[in-house]
Amino acid sequence: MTISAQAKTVAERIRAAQRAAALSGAGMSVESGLPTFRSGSRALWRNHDPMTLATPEAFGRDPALVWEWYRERLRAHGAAQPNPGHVALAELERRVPSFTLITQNVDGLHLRAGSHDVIELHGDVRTSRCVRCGERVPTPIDGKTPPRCACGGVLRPNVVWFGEALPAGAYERAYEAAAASEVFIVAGTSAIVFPAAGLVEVARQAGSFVVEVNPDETPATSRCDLSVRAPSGEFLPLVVEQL
Ligand code: BJW
Ligand code: ZN
Repeated sequence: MTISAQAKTVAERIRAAQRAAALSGAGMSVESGLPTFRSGSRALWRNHDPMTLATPEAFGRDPALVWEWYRERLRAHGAAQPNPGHVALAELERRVPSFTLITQNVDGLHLRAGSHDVIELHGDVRTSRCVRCGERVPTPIDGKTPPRCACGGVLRPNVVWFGEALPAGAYERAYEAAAASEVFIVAGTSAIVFPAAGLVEVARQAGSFVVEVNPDETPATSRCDLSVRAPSGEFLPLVVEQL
């Protein structure tokens, strides 16, 4: 099937749906110029593997190093613009009676593209919280590293690292959206991090039409009704065009 025939199929399913949802990952922001976590050497940050930086252990060992990484990313997020894939998902929210966007991304680009019903499963980097008193503040982009709270405690980015719980209620809402969906779009994720990746199976078990949009195969591919081997920034706008 050609990409445009695939877009037509997805558009038909979406037109008929009362409820749809999407799960997005780092690949969604590639066309905004942001790197993924696991795609080759470009994913490395000054020879550090992001997967070893995104842990409470790394923060405990070297908070300044981890902060440097997040501050650099925060600056890159500010300089980046939502791409046509983000814009297309925001448009789907306007077209489908209920459309929930579940994202693993902390870059805020879905919100900036105009999506409102967004669940940020892995938190966000725009805010930070005090490890001592729990106070939440806008992330200080400059200044001392690590930044400190008014109480003197160390601040940490308000994101979810490995072994940590997701934000209160976030998984439950995501589960409900996946289970209630008639169409479920999985875009730009390697689908290896749980519990996010498990939502694909939740949607599938609920009888949703599951579509993967990713240039590469993933462990979720075999669980999908349709696999689109294309960048999300190219494919999702084609779906909107066909609506
Ligand atoms: C394109 C593209 C283009 C490229 N267009 N696509 C069950 C089984 C096994 C393990 C576990 C399990 N349950 C839990 C675990 C442990 C762990 C886990 O999943 N480990 C796996 C590695 C095996 N999970 C956790 O620890 C989670 N917590 C938890 O379960 O807590 C339990 C608990 C309960 C109660 C109390 C206490 C604890 C937390 C997971 C947190 C993940 N955090 C990170 C960092 C977030 C902050 C930050 O951004 O720095 O989240 S790690 C990183 O991975 C980040 C991402 O959101 C996440 C997923 O990555 P993503 O988005 O898929 O990116 P990539 O790079 O992997 O893939 C990009 C894809 O894009 C590729 O496929 C490309 O092909 C594609 N692509 N260009 C479309 N143009
Ligand atoms: Zn504090």
